[in-house]
Parts: sequence; C-alpha cells; structure tokens
Amino acid sequence: MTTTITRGACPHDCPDTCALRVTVVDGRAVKVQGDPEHPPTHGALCTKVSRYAERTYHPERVLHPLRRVGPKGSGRFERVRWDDALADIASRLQAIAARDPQAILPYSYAGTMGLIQGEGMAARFFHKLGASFLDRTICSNAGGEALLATYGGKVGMHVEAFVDSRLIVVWGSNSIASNLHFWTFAQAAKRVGAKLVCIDPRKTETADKCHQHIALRPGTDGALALGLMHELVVHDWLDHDYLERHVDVAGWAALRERASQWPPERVAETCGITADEVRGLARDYATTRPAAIRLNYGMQRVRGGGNAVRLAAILPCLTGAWRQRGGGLLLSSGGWFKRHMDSAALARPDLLAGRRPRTVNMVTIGDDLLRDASPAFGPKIEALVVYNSNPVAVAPESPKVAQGFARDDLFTVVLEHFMTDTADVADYVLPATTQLEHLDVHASYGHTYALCNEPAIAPLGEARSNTQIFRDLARCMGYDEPCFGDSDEQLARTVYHGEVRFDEMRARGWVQLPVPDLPFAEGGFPTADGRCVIDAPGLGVPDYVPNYESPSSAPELARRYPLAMISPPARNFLNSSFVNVKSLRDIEGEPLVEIHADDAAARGLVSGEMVEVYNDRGRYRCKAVVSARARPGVVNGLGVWWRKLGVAGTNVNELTHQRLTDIGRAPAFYDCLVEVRAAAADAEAAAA
Ligand SMILES: Nc1nc2c(c(=O)[nH]1)N[C@H]1C(S)=C(S)[C@@H](COP(=O)(O)OP(=O)(O)OC[C@H]3O[C@@H](n4cnc5c(=O)[nH]c(N)nc54)[C@H](O)[C@@H]3O)O[C@H]1N2
Ligand SMILES: Nc1nc2c(c(=O)[nH]1)N[C@H]1C(S)=C(S)[C@@H](COP(=O)(O)OP(=O)(O)OC[C@H]3O[C@@H](n4cnc5c(=O)[nH]c(N)nc54)[C@H](O)[C@@H]3O)O[C@H]1N2
Ligand SMILES: [Mo]
Repeated sequence: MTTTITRGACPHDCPDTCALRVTVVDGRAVKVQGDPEHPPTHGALCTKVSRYAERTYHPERVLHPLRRVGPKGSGRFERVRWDDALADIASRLQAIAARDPQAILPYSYAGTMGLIQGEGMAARFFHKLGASFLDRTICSNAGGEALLATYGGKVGMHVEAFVDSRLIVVWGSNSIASNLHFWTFAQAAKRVGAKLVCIDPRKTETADKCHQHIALRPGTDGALALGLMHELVVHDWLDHDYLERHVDVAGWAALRERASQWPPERVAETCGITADEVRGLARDYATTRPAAIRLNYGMQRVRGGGNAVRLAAILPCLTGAWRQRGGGLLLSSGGWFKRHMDSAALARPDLLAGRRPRTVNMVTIGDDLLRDASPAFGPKIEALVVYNSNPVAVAPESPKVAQGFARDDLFTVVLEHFMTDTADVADYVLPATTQLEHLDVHASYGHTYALCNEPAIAPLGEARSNTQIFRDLARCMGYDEPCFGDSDEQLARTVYHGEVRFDEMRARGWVQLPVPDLPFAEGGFPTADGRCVIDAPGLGVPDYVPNYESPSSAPELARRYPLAMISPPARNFLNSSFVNVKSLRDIEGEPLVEIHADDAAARGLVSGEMVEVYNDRGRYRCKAVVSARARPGVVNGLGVWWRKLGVAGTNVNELTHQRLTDIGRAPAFYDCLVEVRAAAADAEAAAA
C-alpha cells in the first residue's frame, strides 16, 4: 500500500481559497483536508469541500465524450471516441467561423477559479478563433467596478486583521455559509470584546451570531450609507486630517451635501428599519476603534448595487478607520494579485491579430440566444462552448435561457463533470477533470496568498482537463502557433511574475503576496492621485438608486407582486455545484422559500406546504417555510438548485430578470418582486 499526500487548492468560487492536503492510497484519493499551516484558512474545510472526494468519485461523473442522439433536451446521448468528437466539433466550429467567428460564444465562469483551467488555453483558443468575447459579469462586477472607481482597485484589508477589530460590520454577507475563514477571525475578535453587527434582509445564521442584526429592505443599502454619513457630519465624527490628505475633497463636498438630505428618519422609512438603528450604528461605527466593514456581494445584486458599494467604501475614508490594524474595509483582495500577474502572456490577446470581436454579456444570455442578427447585435449566436458554468440553472430568467438553449439550430458543446441542466441540452458533452486530477495555480478574492494545486490522482475514465481539451481542439482546427503546445506546467509558470515564484508556490503550496500590513493608513490608494475617489469620471458622485422592482419605483407591479424575493446561496451548495451530491442535498432537504409568519397568514399558507412563487416571468414550485429568518415583505428563496432536481423542473431563477446594475453590467438577482400562493393540488399531481 502506498500513501502519498499532495498539496492542493480549493477550486471553488469562494473568497477563502483553502490550501488542501489530499491523501492518496494506491492511486485513489481517500481524504481531502485543509492545510493547517496555511495562515488564512488554517486547516478547516467547509462541509462541501470535505466531501470533494465523494464528488470526484460520484457514480454519475461523465467519464467519456457523449454525443446527442435524441431530440435536443431528450437526454439521449451515445458514447463516442474522443477523436471523433473533437474532429466533428472542430469542423462544425470551422463552418460557422468561415461565415463569422463571432457567431461562436464561449460561456464560462467559476466552476473552477483555477487560472489555467479557467482562462489559460481556452482564452488562446477563442482569441485565435475570433469568437465573441464574454463579459463575465454574473457575480461580482457591480461591486468590483464600484471598488475600482473608489479605491482604484479591488483591494482592502487583510482578512487576518479582523482579529484586531473592535467593531465588525458584516454587510451583505452570510459569512458562516460563504466565507467561513473570515468568520473564524471575527469570532476571535468577538471573544475579546468586539461588537459584531450584521446588515442583511435575512436573519442568517451569521446574523444569529452577531450582537445586532439590522434587517433592511433589499436594495436600500445606499440609503443607509448616506444616513450614516449624515450622522458622521452632524456629530463631527470625521477624521478631517485623513479626509484632507487622502480623499477627493471636491467630491466629498458634493457628497456631504447629498448626505445632509438623509436624516435617520428618512433612512428608516426607506430601509424599513428604525431611526434609532441608524443613529446607533453611526455612533458605534464612528466611536469604536478599530472599526472594520466586511462588505460582500449580497448587497450589490440590485439595480443600485454599484452605487451602494461606492457609498459603503467611502465610509472608512471619512472616519480614518484605515489608520489602524483591524480598521478599514474588505470586499475583495483580488486586485492585489493583478499586479503580480501577466494575463497577456497567459491569454495571448495578440492571437486576435487586430480583430475586435463583439462582447456578449453573460447575464443576458437568455435574451441573446433568442436574438436574430442585427447591426446592433451582430450575428445570431450559432454555437456555444460552455465550460466551468451551468448557465441553464444559474443565469437570470431561466425560462428564456432554457428556451434559448433548446434552439434546434444552436450547436452546443459542454465541458463538464456531470449531466447538469446545461449538459442535458448540449450536442456534445466532454468529460472534464476535477481539481484532484489536474494542475493549476490560484489567486484569491478573500486573502493574499497565491496557491498551487498539484494533481493528486490520474484523470478518471477518459476525462481530460480543460487545457487539454482546448489544446486538442486547437490541433484539430489546424492552429500551429507554438503556444498551443504549451504544457500545463508551462502555462502555470506564465501566470505570476516577480516575487510570486512558481517553484516556491509548488513546494510549499502557497506564496504570500507582498501587501503592506496597513495598506491605506497613509492613503496611497491605487488611484491616479492616490486618493479615495468620490466624484468618479463618468459616474459622478454616488447616490442611492432604488430597485427596479419596489413599491416606490414600480407601484403597479408591486400591487400585483407585493413581496420582494432575494435568492442567496444555500449553505451546502456552491451556486449550483454540489446539488447532485446526495449527502449535501440531504442536509438542504428540498427547494424552499422562507416567509414571515404575517405574510404567510395573510395568504393562508402553513409551514411545509407546497407553494408557487410567481411573477410575470415564471413560476417556481417549492416548499414554504414560515420562518423568523424572513422579514415582513421579503421572501428568501435559497438557491441555486438544479432545475431537474427541483420541483416541476424549476428553480429560483424562473423569477429573476435580466436587467443590469447601475455599474458593472451585472445581474440584479435580489431585485425581484413576486407573489406566493398555495400550489394547486392538481398541478402537484401532474408534477409528481
Ligand atoms: N456555501 C456557499 N458559499 C459560497 C457560495 C455558495 O453558493 N455557497 N457562493 C460563493 C460565491 S459565487 C460568492 S459570489 C460568494 C458570495 O459571498 P457573499 O456575498 O458573502 O454571499 P452570501 O453569503 O450569499 O451573502 C449575501 C447575503 O446578502 C444578503 N442580501 C441580499 N440582498 C441584500 C441587500 O440588498 N442588502 C444587504 N445588505 N444584504 C443583502 C443575503 O440575504 C445574504 O445573506 O460566496 C461564495 N461562497
Ligand atoms: N438566483 C440566483 N442566481 C445566482 C446567484 C444567486 O445568488 N441567486 N449567484 C450567482 C453567482 S454569485 C455566481 S458566481 C453564478 C455561478 O455560476 P457558475 O459559475 O455557473 O457556477 P456553478 O453553478 O457552480 O457551475 C459551475 C459548473 O462548473 C463545473 N466545473 C467545475 N470545475 C470544472 C472544471 O475544472 N472543468 C469544467 N469543464 N467544468 C468544471 C461544475 O461541475 C459546475 O457544474 O451563479 C449566479 N446565480
Ligand atoms: Mo459568485
């Protein structure tokens, strides 16, 4: 019996990017554990990833190429040889490209966050092909561009510094579920006296563990931030020295004027909270040192999400919270990595040879698949190559997405581990390796360590890595540039430069980036003049932007659909990943919507009954759970179930829309009005 332990990195879309140790006995991975020596994640894994071996050896893994034989969506596929699949795919793509390569769209997101299995060889391939660009906006772009406009980069506090905070505002994040290792630092601070405040419409498990929970209406965070500024000004809780030296002074004068129109009473009315909650939070934030904000992406999935993030990000610059360790704000640490990366060497945009393909936003894939050619749009989408993503389940307004994918004249190739909702409607499904089976290097958006992932086991069945599949396709297309021959190790070596050395990363599992301990104590934001920007070019001074769908902005709609629905992730799934892992699905139970007792009573609903959540876009069938986790007027539809594992083939994205956020062209998943009614008994029988 031979036992080895391999160093790895968790590939999932999560701020924590854990360092892993994989125990392999006679070629089989038997245990996936956290690496206790990795400072930000210190050896603890979430329930999901501790089951990574279960996912890898899942009996339903796709382990050889499949070609559709029945009608689209019939689920009938036959096994084919790799060579035949690749040759046919290459010739189909070539035929389309001969007319216009922009009719081909790659669709990918963060199934793996790995830098080479994510964008390595695939980017080269699509550049050479001249395919449409994909605007990768589905998750974090509103907040990301907002932060860029304010700080000049996606940069913030070290997650480890939260142990020193005396006030931690957890804003738009269910950290226990989605950012567990931050939570460990917050707990350590709490044990020595820090106050924790959670700002979230839902009473999450994180809110349960904080000292205070402010349950505002979805999409009203911008108003709350303006109210906090109002109080900072009225009580002169400003750090004038920091403001004068490190903040856009003219911008602040304009914003200060705007904030003066947001007294606590008005904020309370808009946010559905009390004026005392606004006053108390402002006082705590201004008078406790060090004060930190853990902002997260929950607050930016609404129309005004970008403006809200800008307003929140300005707060620590008004109070000078950045001066102390344990003070400041963290939304993303991703920008710290950018300066050590050479993305052009990896993605090779030079292969475009001067062409400038159109860009398709991944959020509007539903509408765009149903669009004809036009001068504004360009050619009709004729082919999709999907990898690292499950758009039929995760993209907004899924009835349209499903209709688009069902088009008979669409050629769809899906690289996957499993027969997801998206793979079901493919023409070809190609078996991809999991993180245990391939090499990769990683960045993180929650800490400042670059990581390396060594393959622990050989690929299962006939699975090939994404990089290998695109290498093979490039060969079949006749692409002869030497860069298409680069091995995974060669690709991995091109990602980072300077201090982040691949060999060191490989030997130890990670390399810490050189980021100052107190990054902005003396200003030095990565903006043009080093100051925090308030009046941003093209964006102006930030303001509260109401939701698309709310009683004040859409009164007629709100009469028909009086409940706001948010759809944050379920704790034991990772977006739509892991939904098919039975042990995790058993913990989640079944698709559900949490509803406040008053709202349930008004509709005659009882806990546990099957309901239909509906609006003009669709109907979602699930179980109603009467729960104090829901505030009055807001229902929580926990996501993101596979449609085929849900009730009547639906999930929560039946109801969401494709309109974009104010900044960043991102989805407004949590800006959604619905109504709930008991599911008709006959419909239930039909679905059974
Ligand atoms: N277990 C688990 N972990 C995950 C994921 C997962 O699916 N499961 N997904 C990963 C991904 S892709 C991402 S992007 C990150 C996301 O990380 P976070 O942004 O921290 O996401 P959540 O934990 O869902 O927290 C969002 C919270 O925002 C709340 N919320 C909704 N609308 C509003 C609003 O208008 N204002 C405020 N203040 N709060 C609001 C929701 O109720 C929810 O509790 O998590 C990652 N980690
Ligand atoms: N209603 C609602 N919708 C949401 C959200 C929400 O909060 N509410 N959250 C949104 C967010 S934040 C995000 S980030 C998106 C996430 O959207 P996606 O990035 O599409 O995430 P997943 O659903 O996890 O799907 C990833 C797929 O990639 C596959 N995969 C993993 N590793 C590999 C690999 O190495 N190779 C290949 N070929 N495939 C691989 C997995 O098997 C999985 O099926 O969903 C969004 N959708
Ligand atoms: Mo995400």
